[in-house]
Amino acid sequence: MSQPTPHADDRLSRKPLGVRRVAALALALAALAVAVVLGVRAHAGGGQAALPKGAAVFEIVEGKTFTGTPYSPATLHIPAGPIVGLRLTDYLGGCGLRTVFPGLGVGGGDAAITVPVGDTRTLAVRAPHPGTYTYECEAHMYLGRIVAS
Ligand SMILES: [Cu+2]
Repeated sequence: MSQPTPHADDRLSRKPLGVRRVAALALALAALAVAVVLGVRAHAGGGQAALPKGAAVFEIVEGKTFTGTPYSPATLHIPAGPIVGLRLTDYLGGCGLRTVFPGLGVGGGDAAITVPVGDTRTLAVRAPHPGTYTYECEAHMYLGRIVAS
């Protein structure tokens, strides 16, 4: 950025320019604050509820073995009613990075989580009723099964 050549008129515009700079800085800080708040919300949210202390946690491994489904165990048994954790370890790439659990969202709706290959992350879910629930990769290509009782 090149500075304009100073001349007499600049003296008159110096003060308003300073005010404008302060206003621009304040605006930038406000925008940053909003971005941080939104970022924190997106990180905490994204359809992911917090797991209560003492909640049971169940393991799911994705893509290490194929038994008609890349999800292991092929059928996971969880209790119906309480919030439980699903601890996913992912070896699937592509659309398998994201796993969607329709109807198992803690507040209703779907629960979903993205787990990078080789990583392990825990998602809180809740089966509202006893029964069989299926879960899937983002492209609905792979199916896993959860039986809640
Ligand atoms: Cu897929």
